[in-house]
Amino acid sequence: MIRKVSCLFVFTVMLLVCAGPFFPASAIALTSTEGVNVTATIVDFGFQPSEGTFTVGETFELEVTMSPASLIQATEFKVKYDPNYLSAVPVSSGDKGLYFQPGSPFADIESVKNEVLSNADGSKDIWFVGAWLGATTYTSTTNNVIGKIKFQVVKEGSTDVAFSFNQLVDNQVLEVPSQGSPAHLTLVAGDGPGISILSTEEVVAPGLEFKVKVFIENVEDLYAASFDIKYDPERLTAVKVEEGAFAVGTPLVNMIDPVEGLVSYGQTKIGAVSGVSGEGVFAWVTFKANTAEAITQLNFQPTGDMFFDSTGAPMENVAMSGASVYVQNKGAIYGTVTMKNINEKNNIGIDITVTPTDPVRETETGPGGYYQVSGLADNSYKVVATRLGYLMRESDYYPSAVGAPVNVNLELLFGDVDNNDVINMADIVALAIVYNNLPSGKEYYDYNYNNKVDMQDLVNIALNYNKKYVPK
Ligand SMILES: [Ca+2]
Ligand SMILES: [Ca+2]
Repeated sequence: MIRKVSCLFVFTVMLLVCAGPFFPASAIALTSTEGVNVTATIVDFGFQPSEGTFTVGETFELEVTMSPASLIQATEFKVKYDPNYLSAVPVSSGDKGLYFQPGSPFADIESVKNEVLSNADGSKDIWFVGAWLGATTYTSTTNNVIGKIKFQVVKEGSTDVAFSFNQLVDNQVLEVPSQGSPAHLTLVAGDGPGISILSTEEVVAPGLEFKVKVFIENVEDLYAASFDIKYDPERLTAVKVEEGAFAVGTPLVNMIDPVEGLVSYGQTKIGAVSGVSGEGVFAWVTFKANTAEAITQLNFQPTGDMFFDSTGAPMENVAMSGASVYVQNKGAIYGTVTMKNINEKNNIGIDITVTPTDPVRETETGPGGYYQVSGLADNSYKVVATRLGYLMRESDYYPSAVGAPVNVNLELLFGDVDNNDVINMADIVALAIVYNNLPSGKEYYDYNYNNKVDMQDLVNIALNYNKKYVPK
């Protein structure tokens, strides 16, 4: 059985091995000896720990192990993970991927690839390609830690980290048979205070703005809160920070350092009052992507304590969770969805669907009703905006192409409270019979956000009388 070693891999090995001063073989000899080392035992790639339970927001390491092995000259492997559950954390070099500690058998390996790829199915691969230079090889009969990967838990659930590809060659550039074993992870919600960055989009287009939420959870008596988000100023531009619905107090810090790549924001209550409890969106941060084909990280970089209670004491063990964004130069649709006569803050959270897409591409609006859906193939698309209590709205079809983002703005009309795609007397009656009240579950009857059904709510239905949903 002859198994083909990948071209990149062979090229890598040729390049690195031939660069070494002591290795006598020529490049031609290396390529002609492709095949399988039939005498080698199967090498196991694995993780340590191979199973474990971690808490949302917690950062942990998985060690990549390899055993046994002899005369290994080079390796290529991909570690696959689900970014819905895990985020790969940059290590000291500033890169995501594998990292090595002094004394590790891989510490002196020459890596040519150590990066994160986004796959079409939504998963990600940490792709590592590397070789020992010249006559140096790697031999071990024991389970050796060849590198470490740092992850942060994004949300609760269970997920596997697995080898989606693994390949080894020995010093004759013969493939050494290998196999990979996954790590099974259980991810549980934390019960302590937490702060996380949640991007409304995982894929964004260069030149367009996108918004991320800063979400606070599990807090009691939170009197003051602040955060510092580190971003890569070469890849992103920070535009602004806006307060979210979960206000802690008065905004006193709101700064962007475009040189360091740091967004700083904080609120505090004033005087002898208690703090807030619960969870919600503390702030929205708007970024713009500068360059395409890059995965870039947003992470908290605290300069001190982030949360304080009303006694002035800092809260301990605040769980922090960052986000990664893939800037991709493909088709994109962006715009705003507005609702007449409403404070633009309330345009947040309108559901957006871009169709036809498979899987369906959905998002929600941020402050100002802004949305972006990127990573679209060349095609024509329409945008559908929906919100409970409002008439569903669709745009015309627009062609999408690389480098030409399409601006699609929509306005939602209030009044279809029974959700049957027409605004008529039945909608008015539904509000009229609960006049001066606001029944639980019917909060969307309250058009002007004054916590009761009043004449202004009714008049705004009447203004849109006989309007219908028009499919495009
Ligand atoms: Ca209706
Ligand atoms: Ca009202």
